[in-house]
Amino acid sequence: MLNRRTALKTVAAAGAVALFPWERITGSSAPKAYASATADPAPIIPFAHAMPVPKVLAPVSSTPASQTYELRMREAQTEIVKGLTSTVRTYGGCFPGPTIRAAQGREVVIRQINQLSVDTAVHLHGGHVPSAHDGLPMDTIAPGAERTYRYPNEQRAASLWYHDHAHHLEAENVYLGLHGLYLLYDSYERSLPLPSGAYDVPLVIRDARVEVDGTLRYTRPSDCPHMLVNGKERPYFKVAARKYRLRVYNACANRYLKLRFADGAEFTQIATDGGLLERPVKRTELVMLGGERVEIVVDFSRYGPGASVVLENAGAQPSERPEVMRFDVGAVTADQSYVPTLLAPEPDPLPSPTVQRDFELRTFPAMTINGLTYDPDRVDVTARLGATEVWTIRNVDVPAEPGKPDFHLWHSFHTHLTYFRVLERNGAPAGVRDAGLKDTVALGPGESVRIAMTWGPYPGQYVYHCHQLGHSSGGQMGRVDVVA
Ligand SMILES: [Cu+2]
Repeated sequence: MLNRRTALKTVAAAGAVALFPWERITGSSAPKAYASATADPAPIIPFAHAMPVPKVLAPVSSTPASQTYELRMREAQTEIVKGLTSTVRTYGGCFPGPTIRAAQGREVVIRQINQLSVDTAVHLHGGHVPSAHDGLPMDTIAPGAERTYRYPNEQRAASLWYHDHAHHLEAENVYLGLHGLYLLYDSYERSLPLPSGAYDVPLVIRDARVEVDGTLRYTRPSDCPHMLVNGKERPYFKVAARKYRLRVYNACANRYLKLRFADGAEFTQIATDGGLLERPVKRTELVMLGGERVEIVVDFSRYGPGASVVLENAGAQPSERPEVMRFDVGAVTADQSYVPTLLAPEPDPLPSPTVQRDFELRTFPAMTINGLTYDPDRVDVTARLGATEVWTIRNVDVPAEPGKPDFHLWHSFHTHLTYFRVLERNGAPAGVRDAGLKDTVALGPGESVRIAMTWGPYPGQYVYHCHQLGHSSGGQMGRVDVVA
């Protein structure tokens, strides 16, 4: 099961891949599967595609207590850039993968069959699952093999996602398509008057490099000029003139996003990684790093029928187009939905932390946490089941020179098994950006956060890591054993 040798062998077999172009990175932590761009990127034609909504996967069988699904991981062809065919790695032939709709209290069982030529491991990001079902980096599914994962769904409603986690391979696997949504519902959230059904729409946003022959090339983010939403390059989406709930995912392997509407319009944030905020907050920009989710309600009735508004990335490089997608507003539609002033019960006060720990994340000269790259046989943290800990995370990489791409100076700290609360950012109390239950927190160059989490609900082996996937693939990851 713990298949370290196979994973490393697969990486070696990947062969002629150039090292990370940031030449300052040395040693074994350089990501192995980071290819150089070989051909020009395809021209960018914004708004040529209608935005699809990922299809919802039907279970192969259901009981009141459980739903069983089956997915084949396999290569498929898809049109990302208009007129070009790209080969992608998929769950079930879909790019991104099909959406799994789960209900609190009802187990989800997924039989994952690996028909790819690389090792895989399926991690439910944000899911609180026993260690054997967490998709640990060495707990891989070899080509031709299969594995059944069981997710208890004992946590509250939240926008989760499942994606690849095979060590050294996760960045390329996720980038090439191995990611899909896992939307967990509960009866409390369903009782709220939020926009729902066709007005509850996920936006899976990620960059890409599609070359002139259609090749989807995994390479450094500054060479990835395409921006995809739900698998299509800069699409348009027809909306009614009413309120929508948008579940925004940053699924970029290695890039932060600074999302805003081109007209600067305000929107309402209602949820984050771990589900609903206690209270909605007004925002005009979302800074999101890989793995983070933000849910917002946007009222398109502020625009007249026939109007359009572009969602843009203020974090695009000067050479890149800022557009992410365009909303085309149609007719006014009856809308009884609204955002309540109280969204979720106040959380219980945090128990007194018993342990404080410090972590330093570094990109140069190697991708490390506290100076070390991941070793699955080394226990970095032993946490007591049920204990509350406070972790101080520091990004010790220095800000880039103005005008230089700084994507690899950012870190996105992610814990498996449990959510955390951000207590402080850069020594000040956490603001709206860090509100609510989080499982992934963004750190710009030189930034620090203090976070508090209670370890559980399961004992066992887990990991914490940077969710800039080039970094975790390079070993920016640690092992935490939760002991009873
Ligand atoms: Cu990192």
